[in-house]
Amino acid sequence: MARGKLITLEGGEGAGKTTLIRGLTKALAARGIDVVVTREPGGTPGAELLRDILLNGDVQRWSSRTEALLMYAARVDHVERRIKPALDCGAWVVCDRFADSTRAYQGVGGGLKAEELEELRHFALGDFRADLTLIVDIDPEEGLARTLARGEKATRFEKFDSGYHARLRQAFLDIAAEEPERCAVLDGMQPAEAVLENAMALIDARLSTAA
Ligand code: T5A
Repeated sequence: MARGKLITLEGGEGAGKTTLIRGLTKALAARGIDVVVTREPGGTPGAELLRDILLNGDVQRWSSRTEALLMYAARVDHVERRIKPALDCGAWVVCDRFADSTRAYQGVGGGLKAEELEELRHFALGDFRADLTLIVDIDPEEGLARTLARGEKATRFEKFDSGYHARLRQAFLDIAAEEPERCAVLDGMQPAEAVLENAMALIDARLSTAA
């Protein structure tokens, strides 16, 4: 059986990743592809426990270094127990955030060195990477407005100032420019239907969708 593909969705707060994943799941399933949807931090019982302590509480609850270690602890559990087994069964895994979020949030946003995070990534995951990363790019003000409009309690990361969110946006664009074979940028300011159409066009161009 052919190994599945790992597609990761990245971007700032409220960029529309979760909305896009719903559309992608339907579109890929309509082609007969077995799709597994998951998210980070989280995706396994243990990683969801870590998600809870990472996202809730005071903004200063953790240092960036502690956050990076907790994110990777959750990620290793997720990759070993959920993502790799699904890929081995031929499923396509669509994951809301992955290692690029650590590069952006804890690295550029939190001040950790890119080389140190790269060493941590290699220790945790070896050569394991996404087959395709879709970066949904929007004005951070619009993204935060969208999340606040939902009326949910803000997460620790949403409470950081606007300069932090502007740096994150640039960090994701820089990752896309550094790794153009793996990454592609989608304009998240467009209506959700157009974002989905563009994402499917990229998937068709970059990955074989023969089930
Ligand atoms: N984090 C995560 C790190 O710091 N390091 C890491 O390594 C990792 C993995 C996760 C937090 O953890 C941090 C980053 C995050 O702060 P989360 O709650 O999962 O927290 O946060 P997000 O991933 O940002 O999830 P959100 O739900 O806030 O944003 P989405 O999923 O990008 O947006 P979505 O689809 O829920 O849409 C938001 C709203 O906008 C509307 C939707 O209907 C929804 O109401 N919308 C649109 N409106 C207009 N036009 C469109 N195109 C729209 N698309 C969606």
